Amino acid sequence: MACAPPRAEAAPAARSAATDSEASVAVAVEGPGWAAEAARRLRRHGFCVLTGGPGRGLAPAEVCERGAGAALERLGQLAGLWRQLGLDNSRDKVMFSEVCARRPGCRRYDVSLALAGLPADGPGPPGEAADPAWGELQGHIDRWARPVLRASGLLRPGCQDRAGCVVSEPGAPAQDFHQDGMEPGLVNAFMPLVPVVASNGPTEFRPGSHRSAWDLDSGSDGGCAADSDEERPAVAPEVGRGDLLLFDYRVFHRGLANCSAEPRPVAYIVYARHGLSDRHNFPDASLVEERIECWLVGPILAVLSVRTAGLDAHPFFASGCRA
Ligand SMILES: O=C(O)CCC(=O)C(=O)O
Repeated sequence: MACAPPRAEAAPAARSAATDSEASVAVAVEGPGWAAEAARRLRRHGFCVLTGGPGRGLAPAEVCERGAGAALERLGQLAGLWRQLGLDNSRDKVMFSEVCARRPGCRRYDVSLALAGLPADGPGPPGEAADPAWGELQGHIDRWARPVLRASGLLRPGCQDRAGCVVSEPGAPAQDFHQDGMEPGLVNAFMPLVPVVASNGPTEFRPGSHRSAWDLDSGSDGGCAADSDEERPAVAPEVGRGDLLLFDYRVFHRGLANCSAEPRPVAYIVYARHGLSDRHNFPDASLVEERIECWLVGPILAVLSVRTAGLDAHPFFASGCRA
């Protein structure tokens, strides 16, 4: 969807205290019981928002600014590499282990970033050392996500699996509703590095859509089946800069259109139950390695004039890697 007026079903801001009605998803991290309350909402709705309160993010503004700077710089470097391979997101997908833009023209870049070596790290993607700004930011995400995940029992026990930053550029259209995975035991922790409001495209959710028939039958959803909210309209919570949005991989969701003039970077850590890992959302092919291969091998092949009609169909040539 292009930038059109918000649809009626996009919910208003979801900022509220833990005691507010079931329709709200935000929990203020104060007083006893906030983690348990957030965990209950995460299990029931498939997502929840943690907030430090109006104007007070859970991570300081300067940490978010440095994290955004580091992520946008990395995206700029990667864009330079994919352009050298002849790729252009206005007509091509960009699918590499370092960065994915999963549809032509989506203008939404999922940049894989190194985990900063916090306790109980999972295997994570191979990559360069984490930028210090990034490490600091991940520390803030982890500090608030972990108590909720522990209370939720969803990971029993869990560890960090991967990290990254989703940048939607100005003009990015809305995504289709999708799940990030279908198995229970993977949770995303999203920390917006700018305030996420209706104009720059919040993440929209179908509350309760993570619970499969099996969950409902077996009662493994913690007794939520009785008050199912599957019929509830989609909600698109606004999330403050440095606040936290947790969501189950299984919940149907989508990023809405970025109708603002600025990029919308959202840092994330994926948490996984022991034995699980997100190995399906990024391909193995490395952009950096492909660029080196192109740089070294391309001229040799050109000299040998081996570019036959058949070879042009090979992904190496089809991707635009030309000597
Ligand atoms: O950008 C967003 O808000 C959501 C991104 C997302 O769901 C995805 O890239 O799979």
